Amino acid sequence: MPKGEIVLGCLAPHPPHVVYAENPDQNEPVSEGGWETLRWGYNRLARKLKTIDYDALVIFTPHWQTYIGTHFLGLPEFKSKSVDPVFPNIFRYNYDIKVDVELSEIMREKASEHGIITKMMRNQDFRVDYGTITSCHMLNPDWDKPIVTISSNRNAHYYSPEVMNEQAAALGRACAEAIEESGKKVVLISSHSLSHRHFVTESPLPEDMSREHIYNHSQYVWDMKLVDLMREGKMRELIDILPEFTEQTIAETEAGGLTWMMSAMGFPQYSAEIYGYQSVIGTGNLVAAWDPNGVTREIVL
Ligand code: 2X7
Ligand code: FE2
Repeated sequence: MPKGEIVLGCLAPHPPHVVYAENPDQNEPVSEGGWETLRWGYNRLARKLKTIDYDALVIFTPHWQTYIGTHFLGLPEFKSKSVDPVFPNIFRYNYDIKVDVELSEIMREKASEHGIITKMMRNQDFRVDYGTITSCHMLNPDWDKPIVTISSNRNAHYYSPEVMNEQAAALGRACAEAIEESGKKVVLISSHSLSHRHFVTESPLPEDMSREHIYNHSQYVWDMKLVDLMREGKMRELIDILPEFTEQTIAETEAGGLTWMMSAMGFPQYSAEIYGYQSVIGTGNLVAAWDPNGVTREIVL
């Protein structure tokens, strides 16, 4: 059997607002649009994904938080309604998700071999988090590929962002080994925003774009610093300063997703593809991708 491989890595933010703005059948609330810069970037990346041959999407999410170990989805199907706990007015999404349990199990096993505490999620009533649903919907609205969700163990809470970086990097190495062994072609997704300072008052119409902007200049400057490093192909340097970025911008990178993905991909030294950056409720959101194939890698923006 040929070795499996990671065919693309995606940074895919999950404000449920972008799904709300797309008005898919699965989501109950109806919008007049909004957040086009981000959505059009996502749409373009989704079109690229259609041209890539892959077997499964593996996603790491900060909104499935586990306090003892790292958990992996472990049943072939999860079907329910996901209601955003903070924004039930914009996100009530009926999902029917297929899971690549075989791949999930190999990843759990490898992670365990690397000394990480692990568990398979085999509770049929488990509600899949809105981070997974939003990022996967925006990248693959047809939902025609199985996924694996990996939970985020709260290492930054227990210890520090530095320990989180170490642990997430170890998980990344384990997942890369598992993918190789599986013989599958896999797309990785790190689901999170960058800077994370929220507004404090929601506008009466959530999609009123006259109210949407970043709320703190230094947060924006931090985001652009990260984008520059991505463009320059300096992912090891970026991950090294991530603990400071995370503390200064209270970012979801504290969960470890970006470190996990970059470690699994061997800390790319080539430019990331930048698809779009936009504020959602004041948070900084970037859609980006790392294409290991130099022939198909593009300068998008
Ligand atoms: O989870 C989120 C997020 N990360 C960013 C913005 C808005 C809502 O939810
Ligand atoms: Fe989030």
